[in-house]
Amino acid sequence: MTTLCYAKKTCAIGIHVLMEEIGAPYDLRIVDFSKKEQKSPDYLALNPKGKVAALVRDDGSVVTEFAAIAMWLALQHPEKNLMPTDPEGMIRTIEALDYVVGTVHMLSWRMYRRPDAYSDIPEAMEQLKQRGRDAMMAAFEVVDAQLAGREWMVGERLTLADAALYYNEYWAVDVAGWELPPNVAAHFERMKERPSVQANRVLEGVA
Ligand SMILES: N[C@@H](CCC(=O)N[C@@H](CS)C(=O)NCC(=O)O)C(=O)O
Repeated sequence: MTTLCYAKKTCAIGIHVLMEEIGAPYDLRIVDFSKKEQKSPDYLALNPKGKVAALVRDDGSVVTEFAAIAMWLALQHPEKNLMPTDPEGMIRTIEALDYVVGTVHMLSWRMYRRPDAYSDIPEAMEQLKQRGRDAMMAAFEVVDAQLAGREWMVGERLTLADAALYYNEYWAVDVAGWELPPNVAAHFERMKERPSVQANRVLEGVA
């Protein structure tokens, strides 16, 4: 059975939400970051990047990187319409997904959350945290403008990009305690109404 390698408070949340949206059976392999299991020989043999999310498919092959895993899931379950099939819808979904994963998560949240990855000087780390937070809020403002007058990031229904935005909203609100700009906040509330997100919040212990 497909297995999602998952750790709490990570971007694997977005993949879990997508798997719940799809509703097909899957297994979860919990990777305990407090025990550094992501760097254990056992896990590195599965994913040499030492990161989650990773998806182990039925044939034992592994897919990593949020966008690749999300696309594979969408392609496996076209009836769920998680990825538009018209060219404009496709490129707008990839555009939104890449901005959320690449800029909101990797360039902004990581700087806030993991300043130790960039410096071990205490004052520099404080500055990095502040800059990470500022960058994340600025990126949310861009998303806020895109969401004006609409419910979902692209088109009329939830796509891969909304699941990616959700895990960042969760981090900002439930982990960091920040206030989101209004359209992003409304999107977060909309996401929390979905059974897929509710299942994830149970898993995260924030339901
Ligand atoms: N570019 C990767 C990022 C994956 C990533 O950074 N995952 C983090 C959790 S959000 C992780 O596993 N970190 C492990 C560590 O830093 O030791 C993706 O899109 O999936």
